[in-house]
Amino acid sequence: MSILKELEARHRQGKKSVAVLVDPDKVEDSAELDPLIRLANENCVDFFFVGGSIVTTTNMGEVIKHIKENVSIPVVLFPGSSLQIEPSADAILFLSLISGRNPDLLIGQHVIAAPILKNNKIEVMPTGYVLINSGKTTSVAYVSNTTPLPEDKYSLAACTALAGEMLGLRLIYLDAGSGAEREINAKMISTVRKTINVPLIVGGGINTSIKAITALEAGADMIVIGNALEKDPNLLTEISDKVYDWNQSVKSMR
Ligand code: 1GP
Repeated sequence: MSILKELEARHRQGKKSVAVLVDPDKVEDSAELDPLIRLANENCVDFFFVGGSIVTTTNMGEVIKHIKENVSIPVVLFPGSSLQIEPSADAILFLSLISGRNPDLLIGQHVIAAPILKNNKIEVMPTGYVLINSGKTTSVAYVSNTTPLPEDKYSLAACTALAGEMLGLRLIYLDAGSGAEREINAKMISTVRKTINVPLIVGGGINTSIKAITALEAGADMIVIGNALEKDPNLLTEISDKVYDWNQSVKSMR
């Protein structure tokens, strides 16, 4: 089954997923990823996302190879630009930054990337990327030259996500940005959730299990965690225990 179809099936079943974001720039030696890979082998992680707003190193291929050699969960590119296409990944979030008005990130980079993706086996997952203000200027807001949506403009975010869905995007990703001061609030997540039918990914600033569970309970199908795990990979165990219980309870209700 394709990764997208798997996500859609999980969404229909009400099952939640956890993705770990690896920024290749922060990995000096792939072995640094081993604690996360060990947790992934213990079923604490459903997906690895790999990418960053800018990637200044050339080790993305190596990072992906190391993950794939040691654990069999999907590796998904979460690219900051068309320069971050690494064909050894299983899939790519083909992001259109629909909260912004920068044509290069709405369609420009995609034109450059499309023929490269066509020539590779990588699965393309059309994704509406919605940046939400989180207090300070994040790298992604600065690099993308876009203004994130205000965090209390719930209906604006919902209309943006809905427009993305109507344009045929298959996933919506609400992101407060890496290392966000404030994670995306529950009302924002639930308002968007009620408006769209496609799977909803939420990330940025999730650094406690309470924040993770709050996002999932508010309607996120998948949460993405990056920064917090660099300090404490074991946070994943706590979160995945709760996600496991949630998914079990959904199963038993069916
Ligand atoms: C950023 O959503 C991701 O795009 C993850 O954010 O690094 O803050 O967990 P954090």
